[in-house]
Amino acid sequence: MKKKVALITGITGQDGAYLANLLLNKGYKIYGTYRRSSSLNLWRLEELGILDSIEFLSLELLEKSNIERVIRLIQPDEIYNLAAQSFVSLSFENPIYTAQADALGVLRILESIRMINKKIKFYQASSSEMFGEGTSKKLNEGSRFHPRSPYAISKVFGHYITVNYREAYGIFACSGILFNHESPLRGTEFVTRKITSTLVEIQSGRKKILELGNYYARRDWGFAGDFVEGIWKMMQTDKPKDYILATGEDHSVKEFATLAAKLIGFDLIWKGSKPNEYAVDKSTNKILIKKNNEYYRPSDVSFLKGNAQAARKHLDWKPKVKFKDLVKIMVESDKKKALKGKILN
Ligand code: NAP
Ligand code: F7E
Repeated sequence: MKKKVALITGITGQDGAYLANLLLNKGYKIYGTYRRSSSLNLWRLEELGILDSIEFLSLELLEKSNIERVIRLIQPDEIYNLAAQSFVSLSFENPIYTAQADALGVLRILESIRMINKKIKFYQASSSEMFGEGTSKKLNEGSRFHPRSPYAISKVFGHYITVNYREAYGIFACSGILFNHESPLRGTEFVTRKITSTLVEIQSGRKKILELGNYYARRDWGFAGDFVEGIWKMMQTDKPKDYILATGEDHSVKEFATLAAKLIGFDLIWKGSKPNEYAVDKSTNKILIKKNNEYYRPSDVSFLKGNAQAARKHLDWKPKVKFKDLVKIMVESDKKKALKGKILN
């Protein structure tokens, strides 16, 4: 039987690496796209040991002709659009670039599919950030969007243009509304990996302190390896539909940091009062974690928790890794890297 061909945009990112690994195990031929730059970001694919199994093509979300050329050339069965400016904080500094990549970038791909071959299946990486501020209840596919950043607003456009191309042109186009998912391959700019990598570096004497922004924010954190399975399952159904992927549990940044510190071997005591609490290492009495206003966002999302019942029912998907195990996996990986003297990228 002919191998299925998948195009993964953003293969050099966290989800791209895990999804490529999954699809290779399922026998796909994988084309992955990277941005042309002076230094390629291939460490995740190297860590998973799959670098040599992927055909690379350069693709920039801002260039329509570039996208069209790639799709014409490889004629994929499935396109997974994971590429995006995905850091919410940066979207406040670069809002126009973020909208170009995360909103119009999606449209450029969909337009190319419409022109080249409407039979190509399309997955869009939508985000729980689209729900923004609102409720402490579990959010589902029918919950209202109230995006709170240029990133989230761009993702809302990407989401609805995907729905529109499905409804208007009959393209198999679906969105996964994914809640935060983390792993040892997470970028160190995101709070979970910032916490595990910095605390490990403090323990090995390379850093002195961990400075964070709003550590009362609560998120529904899952494991990226589980979530890419759900992404693939969405693309294998008979009828395209949008699904939430989430664990249904919420924890604060403070809880994440406290557990990570404990697993690394620090005995933390939190002192002071909200919002100026700080954490001291009991054995040395030195401040280990403190607030830095620089990491606050002009508008943040204080609480996000998802209800993935629809994915469970229709896709038979459920996350396997629990919060405590996720923190442990990330801490262990960073400890191992530090022991080998590696840079915690
Ligand atoms: P990530 O690690 O930041 O990876 C993003 C990828 O997009 C990288 O490969 C990056 O390339 C590429 N990229 C960025 N700008 C681009 C551009 N202008 N043209 C072409 N490629 C570009 O993100 P992730 O965590 O894997 O997330 C994957 C997708 O899911 C993103 O769309 C994100 O917004 C969305 N999402 C993520 C989460 C989550 O919790 N992880 C939750 C919901 C939705 P470089 O390597 O060159 O930077
Ligand atoms: O922040 C707070 C911060 O940057 C989580 C992306 O994958 O998930 C991710 O977006 C929370 C926020 O992730 C620091 O204010 C406190 O409330 O790890 P984050 P995010 O913004 O939730 C969604 C679903 C996506 O779609 C995105 O692409 O933690 N926080 N102190 C901090 N955050 C960071 N980064 N750094 C801090 O020092």
